Amino acid sequence: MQKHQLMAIAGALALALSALAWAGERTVNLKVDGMSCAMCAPAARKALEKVNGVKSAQVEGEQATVVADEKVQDTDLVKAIQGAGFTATVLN
Ligand SMILES: [Cu+2]
Repeated sequence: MQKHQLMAIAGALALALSALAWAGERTVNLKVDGMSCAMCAPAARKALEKVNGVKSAQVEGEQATVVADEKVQDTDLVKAIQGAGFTATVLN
């Protein structure tokens, strides 16, 4: 097999994999209650980021936005928030 053929196959594979990764993601918005100080939002964010399959988490005010694998359940996220001492409601 020629080198450029290998490169083409590798490129096609990378494209297919990234398409799969993109298709398997979901964004979940949650309302977080019980945050009382400036350290609460980072604590809630870290708790969300620790959930297996979570790719990114942002907490702004009472609103948390999580990008995660499709396999991640809403309840996994709510439980993580509860574990950090807050309550959460799924918005979408
Ligand atoms: Cu706090």
